[in-house]
Parts: sequence; structure tokens; C-alpha cells
Amino acid sequence: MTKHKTLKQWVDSVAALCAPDSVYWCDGSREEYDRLVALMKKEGIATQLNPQKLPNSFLFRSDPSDVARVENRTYIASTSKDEAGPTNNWIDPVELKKTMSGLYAGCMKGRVMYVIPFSMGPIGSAISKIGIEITDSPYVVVNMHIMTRVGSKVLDVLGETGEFIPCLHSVGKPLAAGESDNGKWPCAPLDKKYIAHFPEERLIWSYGSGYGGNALLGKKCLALRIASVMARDEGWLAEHMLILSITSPAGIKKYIAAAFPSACGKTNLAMLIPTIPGWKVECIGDDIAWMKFGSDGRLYAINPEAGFFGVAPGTSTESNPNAMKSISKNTIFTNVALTQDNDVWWEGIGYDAPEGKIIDWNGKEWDRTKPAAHPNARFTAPARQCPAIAPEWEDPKGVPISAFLFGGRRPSTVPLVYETFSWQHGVFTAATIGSEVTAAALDLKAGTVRRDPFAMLPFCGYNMGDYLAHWLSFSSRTDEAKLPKIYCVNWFRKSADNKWLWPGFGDNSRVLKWIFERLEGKAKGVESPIGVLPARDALDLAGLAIPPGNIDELLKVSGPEWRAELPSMRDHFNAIGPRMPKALYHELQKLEERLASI
Ligand code: GTP
Ligand code: SPV
Ligand code: MN
Repeated sequence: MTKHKTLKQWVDSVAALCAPDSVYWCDGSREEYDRLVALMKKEGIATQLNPQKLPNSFLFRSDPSDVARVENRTYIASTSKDEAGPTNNWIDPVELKKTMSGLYAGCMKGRVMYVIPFSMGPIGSAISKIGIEITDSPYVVVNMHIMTRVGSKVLDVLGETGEFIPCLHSVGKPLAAGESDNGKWPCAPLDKKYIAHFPEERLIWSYGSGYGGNALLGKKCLALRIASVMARDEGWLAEHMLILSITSPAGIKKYIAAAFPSACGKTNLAMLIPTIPGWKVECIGDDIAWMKFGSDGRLYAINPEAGFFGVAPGTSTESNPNAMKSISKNTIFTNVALTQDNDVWWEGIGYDAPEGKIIDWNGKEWDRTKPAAHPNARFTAPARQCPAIAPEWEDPKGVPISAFLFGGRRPSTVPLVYETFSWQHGVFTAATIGSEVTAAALDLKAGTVRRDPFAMLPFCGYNMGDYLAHWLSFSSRTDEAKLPKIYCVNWFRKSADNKWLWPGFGDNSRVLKWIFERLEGKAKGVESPIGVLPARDALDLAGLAIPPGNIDELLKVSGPEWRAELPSMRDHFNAIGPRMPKALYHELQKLEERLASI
């Protein structure tokens, strides 16, 4: 328990509103984790996996309607609609609180209300933030144990008056006396789900979903949507970025942060094993970066999380051996398939589904013409289990970033890699990043291209125009030479017959090597209208067995294709509205002028 008056009052008022059977304060201990998992096993919600193959690991199946983030039920309820901006859903905060209070009234009947004190970032670090999540879902508690730093120590740091971000969550399914979930994942129907943020109050209210990004409120809700607002106000950055270190054969280490939209390769890049001899990559984080200036004027990044909530399908010993080792024990699997010997299986795991009965993510015997695992099936695993975790991954000071990478799934037009000309041109490039939509959000049409500035479209807690202006302002906050250089990458370019032109995964180290050597002023580049591309002989392709024609295609900048991009870039900027920075329209015009020459 706590001596913090405001915290106590808030917990009491939530308990009075939600009417749980009891209130339980989480201590973050192993014993607590085991007890909650045992409870969920008993209730038929958790399945213990084969202890020989996957020690202390469990499978959960969500309701078929509750498998991903719901962007059309996610709200930025700032006082004014303009503040949220045209890229966010908005409801007047007074009205939204009224609606949601109605839903919260009595919503925890028959359940335990868990109070989870958690720290985003190492406990007590100057860059860390404390949140308190109240939830009626034990699934959320055990996931928070892995994804954040939970426990009584957090309350000690909070003391009697410390600042915390209140995060209220309910699955939205009260139980009648004597009723139980009966093995069913509790959640509310779509039109009752609300993932709400009150940025001025630094407050989060989530109702009706038990899925990761909607329910583990430290992650997208706190560490991105609310933190992005704090970062704007306080002059730092909260981003949807992985952080990695890369060490050259000469022993020089640099740090890179990269933003790709959901399910577009952050986890894979963060853990890659280089295919080029002598180079080493280590992981600091795979999804979120918080960055502040150090006293030397450089940007230092921390990973505010403590675990990985990664996409399972496509993860194999071949594509990401470090992820496979990270999830070999103490892991929670959600919506993957279950084999007869209680092992997990998913599409792209690297081997055919074993003989015998397979239970699909719906809990039914697998119909082999349909996916066995949901395309957005996820694993939750402690970051410390990653064999490639950097020894400094919990350093409270953070690590100094030398380069930012931005990318997405672009089957055509966008080359494998290019360097931008300046900070302003880099911000322009990141602001116009497009990507084919994936299964990570429920309500988007997979396969269509949408522009997703900085991979933050679903995660920016305020007006996108102001967000872009905030990024632009960094060149006047320090010497521009001290800021990371900005690159665009695209692992997803395809041939006319729909095959990947680039092998990706470990071979992405070849691109990282070029970037590393550019940062050292060594690697050759060729200027193009969109940026600086690798000179053919500057990209290390030794031992890579792909047709030479592929490389030509991967490094091609086509005038007609790029000119065809311009109107949709302009439409995208116009859609951001009156707060869209003029400097970025100016960059668009300069790009148009440069493209006239090819
Ligand atoms: P979130 O956790 O949703 O934020 O996603 P993420 O960006 O961490 O995505 P992740 O690394 O899990 O990538 C998911 C998908 O991208 C999987 O289907 C991978 O197989 C695919 N992928 C990742 N890297 C590459 C690559 O270099 N080439 C190709 N072709 N596919 C890749
Ligand atoms: C994403 O969708 O970008 C994720 C998973 O990283 S979730 O936590 O659900 O947002
Ligand atoms: Mn993500």
C-alpha cells in the first residue's frame, strides 16, 4: 500500500465507481505472477505449454473480435478538437468522461480490481515515468509484469507526493454473483470499446478490450500518446522506434534508432544477426524510444519497456534466431496455434505444422485452409532473455543516437536506402513515409498504402502539424551536426512477379554498414533528387547470392514514379491542416524541382 494521498483517493474513487469484489495491490513478485497464472489456468483462460519445450510459458486465446488495436475507437480527448488535430479521433473530454463513467459504473462486479504500480524506464532514472494501472484483467497484470517494471519499489520512489500517470482499464464485462468467465476471454462489443487519452490531465481511460496495445496501458497509451505530449511540452522525443547498437570490426560502436509502422520490421532489425563478418548488432529496445539531450548536446535514448510484445507469425530460427531464443521460456503467447504436445505453432515458424491435432487461435480444430495463428498473434517475453541484449540496455543515462532510420512497406518506388540532405529534409522524408497497411490494427484495410509520418500516425497524442514542427525545432535546440543523420530504408521492394528484391533480415546489416561508414565520412554516395544513395561499390554485397539486376532495381529512383508521389504527398500535408509547417511544403516544392531533372 501507499502513503500517497492523491493515489489513495484515486484508487478509492475508482473502486467506488467500478464496484469490484475486492482491491489488490500488485507487488510485482514472481509469486504473484505464478498465483495469477494458476488462477487463469483454473478458469480455463490460460493453457500451460509443454514444460520441456517452453518452461513456464502459457497460451491465451482472445475473443475473435479482440485481436488488435482499434484505431477507430482510440480517442485523443483534448479540450479543443484542434489540439488533437485531424489525424486523431476526438470527443469533447467532458462528454467522453460522462459516457465512459456510465460504462465504468459497476463494470468490475464479480472481479478483483488490481492496482499495478509500474515504471517506464529503469526505476528511479531521471528519464523514467511512473504510471499506476488499475485493471480487472489478470492477463493484463502478468503481461505488465513482463513489459514494465512493476512493484512496491515503484511506490517507494513515488513517496507521498510523487507524480504518476493514472491509467484506468476494464475489460467491460461485469459478472453476476457466482458467474465466471467460463474459459471465455472477457471484452465488450466494438461500439462500447474506448481507448481514451486526456492529454492535458495526463490521464488514460481504456474500456472494453483486453488486447495488448489497448490494455497494457504503459505501452502505446502512456509511453507514446501521453509521453509525446509531455515531450512536446518539455523539449524531448517519445517515438515508435527500436534502438540498436552496431559495432564495427575495428571495435567502434554506434547507436541507431529506427521507426517503422506496426508489423514492419522493428523487432527483426533490433535483433538482427549480421551476415557480414566482424560486425556485431545488439538490441536496446524493439518498439519505443524516449530521447533527451545530454549535456554534450547529443540525443540520448532509453527503452522505457522491459519486455517484447512481438509479432509471432513470420518469426523463425532462420528469420530471427534471437527472438526465438528470447521466447523459449517465461513467455506468454496470445492467439498462436497449439500442437498436440502442447507446443506453439504459427505460419512462418520455419517448419511445417506437426502431425496430429492442431488447435487454431480460435480454439477450434485447425481447418488447414485457414490461418492457424492470427496474423497479429503476439509473444510477450522479458527483454533480458534476448541473447543479443546490449549490456547497457538499462543504463538510466540512455545511449547517444547517431542515426535515425525511417521506413515502411513499399513494394515499388522507394529505394533500399538513402540519406537525406539535412535535418529539415530528413523531417520532410519521415513526414511522408508511406506503408502498406498490416494486421496490427483491426479497422484498416490490409495491403493499401497509407502515409504514416514517423510511424506515429496512430500514436501521436496531439496535432500532427505541431508534432512535425516539434521535430523541426530540434535543429535550433542544438548544433545540427550533433543531431542524428536521417535515412530512409525499404526492405520490402518487390519485383514485377511479386517477389522480394532484397533478402532482408540479417542481410539488412549490409545497409547498416553503409550507414555506419557514411557517419564516419567513409562510404561513397551518389546524389539523387530524393537523397544520397549508396555508390554501387559502397554497398557490401560479398557472399550475397541475388541477381545483379535486383540491386539495380533496389537502387533505382524513377522520375515518373516519384513525380506520381507528389500529389499524394501534398494531399497528405493538406489533410494535416493549418498547423502543417510551411517549411515542409517548401521541402516538397524543392523535391518537385529536383525531380524535374530526371
Ligand atoms: P510492432 O510490434 O507491431 O510495432 O511491429 P515491428 O515493427 O516490431 O514488426 P516485426 O519486426 O515484428 O515485423 C513483422 C513482419 O515484418 C513479419 O512478418 C516479418 O517477417 C516482416 N519482416 C521483418 N523484417 C523483414 C525484412 O527485412 N524483410 C522482409 N521481407 N520482411 C521482414
Ligand atoms: C503495434 O501495433 O505497433 C505494437 C503492438 O507494437 S501493440 O502494443 O498492440 O500496439
Ligand atoms: Mn509497435
